[in-house]
Amino acid sequence: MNIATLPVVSRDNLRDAILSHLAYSFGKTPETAQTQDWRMALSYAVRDRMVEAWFDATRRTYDAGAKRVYYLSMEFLIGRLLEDGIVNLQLLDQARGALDELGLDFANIVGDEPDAALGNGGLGRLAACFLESLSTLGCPAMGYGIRYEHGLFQQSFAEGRQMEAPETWLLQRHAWEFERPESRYRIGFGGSVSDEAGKAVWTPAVEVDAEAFDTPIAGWQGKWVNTLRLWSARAVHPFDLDSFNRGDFEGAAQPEALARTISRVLYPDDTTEQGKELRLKQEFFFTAAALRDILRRFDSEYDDPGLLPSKVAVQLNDTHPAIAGPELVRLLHDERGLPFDDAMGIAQGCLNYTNHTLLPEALETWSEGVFGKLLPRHLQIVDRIDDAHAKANPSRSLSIRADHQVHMGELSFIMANRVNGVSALHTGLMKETVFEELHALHPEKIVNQTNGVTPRRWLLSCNPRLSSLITDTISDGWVADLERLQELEPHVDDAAWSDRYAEAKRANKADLASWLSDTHGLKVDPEAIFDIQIKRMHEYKRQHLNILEAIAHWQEIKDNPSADWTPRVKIFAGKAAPGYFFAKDIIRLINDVARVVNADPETRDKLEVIFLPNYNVTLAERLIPAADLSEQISTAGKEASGTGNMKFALNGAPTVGTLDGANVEIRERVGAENFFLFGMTADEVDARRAVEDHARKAIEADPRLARALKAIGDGVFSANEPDRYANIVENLSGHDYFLVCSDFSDYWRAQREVDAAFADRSAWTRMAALNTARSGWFSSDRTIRGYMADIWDAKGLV
Ligand code: BZD
Repeated sequence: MNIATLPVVSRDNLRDAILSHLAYSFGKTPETAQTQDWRMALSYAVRDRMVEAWFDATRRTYDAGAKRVYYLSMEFLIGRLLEDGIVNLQLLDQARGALDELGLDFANIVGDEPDAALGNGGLGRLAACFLESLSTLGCPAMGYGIRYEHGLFQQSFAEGRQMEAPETWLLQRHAWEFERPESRYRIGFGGSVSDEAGKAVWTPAVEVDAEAFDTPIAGWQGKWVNTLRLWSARAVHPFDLDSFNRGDFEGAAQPEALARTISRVLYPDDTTEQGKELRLKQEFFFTAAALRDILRRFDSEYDDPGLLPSKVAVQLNDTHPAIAGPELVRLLHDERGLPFDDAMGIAQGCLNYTNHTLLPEALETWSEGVFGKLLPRHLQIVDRIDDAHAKANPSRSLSIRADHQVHMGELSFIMANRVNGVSALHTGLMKETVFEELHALHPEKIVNQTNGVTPRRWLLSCNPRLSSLITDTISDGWVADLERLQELEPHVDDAAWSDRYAEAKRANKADLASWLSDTHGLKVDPEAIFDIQIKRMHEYKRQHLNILEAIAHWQEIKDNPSADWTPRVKIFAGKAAPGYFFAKDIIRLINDVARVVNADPETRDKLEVIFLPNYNVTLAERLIPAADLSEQISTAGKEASGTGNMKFALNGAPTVGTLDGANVEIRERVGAENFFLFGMTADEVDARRAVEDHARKAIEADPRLARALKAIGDGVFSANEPDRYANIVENLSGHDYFLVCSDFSDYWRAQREVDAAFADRSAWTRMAALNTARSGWFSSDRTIRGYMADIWDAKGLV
């Protein structure tokens, strides 16, 4: 098959393509078109330029008989796609020029696109970076997930409190998906299992259809395009005619409404919604559809299921798709008649599992009641997997089925060929803690793949000023080979170059300052240090440590207002799970502190605190290039990796942080002298927790901490309700599981070192530039190469 080759894209033919789509795809003239119409027309014009490479990638994969990689993830936090597509296809100048000629503003048009917020945080954003890198490396791959009608909720504040409203990205038109009504699979739930002549037969009680929607994901320079396939739930019979004929119109529409519930909304909890039946339904729904699709594609090329492990690698993004293990065994054994052990062996040859957390509350388990009711045949298969594993490993004491629960981590581990952690520290801890016993039995299974981020979105596109400087200095090879940023290193001591580096940061900060003023009415001093903590709200991430330090800092400035303070703007953003009340209290506290501190004329020009609402990918793209300081202050041992930490370092914001997750590797690479380290190590954390009254002792030892806590407790920031934060104060002075108090003094010391370092601007710029020059290893291209070599045994075709 051959399609007409599109002409090389000039500004003029892009303009013509936009006008053509405006007329023929959207039925509008330039006079009647609104921003949305222009955005759609431009998106279609750009999308057209991906299609040929998309077909070509499929054709080349078939021709080469290549192994395919399937990335199964409940979340893909892809954000906006238009600018990403334009940048990767290298159409930025043409698009700007074409829009200019049409009298339109580029930023306004790309800014009209809603964020596709189909994820909670790091895990979902990692999946999005991985898809882009898979395409850049020409690895035949497909992402599988859920086409949520409502992504992560919209956050606003009312008197400082988090308010949640449904997210509605699909109400605006979406340019990037191709509906595939022909790719539809029937997915069953519940029912019973019968024995027919020694064969287990599952008869589900309820069935829904999974319908595919495909989004092309173009890699750098558009040379290879993979697919993100998201499943939408549909009723098998959309409409109950009998009910309708009886006059029961509501009843008639019920099947469709019920079925659609499955793909209606993203669970907003980034630990887990333990035990929620709908979540298990979602997990099985998309995993079962993906496996059916994978087998259909495999069957079209091969007829020996024994070849599956050499042609198919499936990556389970955390345990959310762990049901893939028993489901693949069921498809091969029950439906295709392979012996159970062969089916299990083949499944184990295909599947791999990434662990993203060691937090006990986040390790997925299902009660056998819920699991068995929804997936009765799978529960039997889980038991057989458990038995087979126990037989092969008689020394084993734990099992997948303990305490009447199904342990998804154990199931994933046993069904996987490789299991990986997401940073060196995290992988080491996995071996010592949650998977200690399984690791001893299967010492070859656990491998590390430290996370990375795509440099196309997180430097080239979001930070054009720094990108131009880099390209002027070392040419543009860095975009596809980020380690070449090392070549910047000889320039960091060149005064003229360093001025240009500082100028890029200054201009980014000025841009952010005007945006804050225009959109939020906030005035900030671009000369101040921009100190940023943006991530989900969690006690282990310790936003409360940050705000406590801000309070102590404010108090100290008031003690001595004429001292030579380094002005600081502290910026926070992040969402709390709607049911996580402690995290919501921390948000409110930060907003209350901001109100009081920002209104204090004595400190106004030295310290400002801001909490921006509705953190999302687009806001991260705006904030990170303007940051001077990156806050990565989790309790050591709790943050599996972090990926925001990498984005900040790459964009020239040194870290103040603990030895946690990938911070350890960032510090090793950028150099200890370019990283503000503080706090206990993961080993020290355990010892400290064992100290009786550790929090009280820490408070007694540090008068600044005691005074800051007292101010909160006295209602200094909540004068109309003095005991509003009694819970936070009580927690911190008592149990303090995350050791906020024990790490406070050292955090304070590190922050004052930051102040001193920032006061010497040229030394600071050198430090920032070295962060950029030495962060090339944190490209997700490097991570994906690691997965291809050590986990998937897959090859790139470009
Ligand atoms: O995954 C995060 C970790 O906390 C980070 O340290 C790590 O960098 C990233 C990527 O590896 N985990 C999550 O983001 N987890 C979730 O979002 C999540 C969502 C639903 C249910 C459970 C966890």
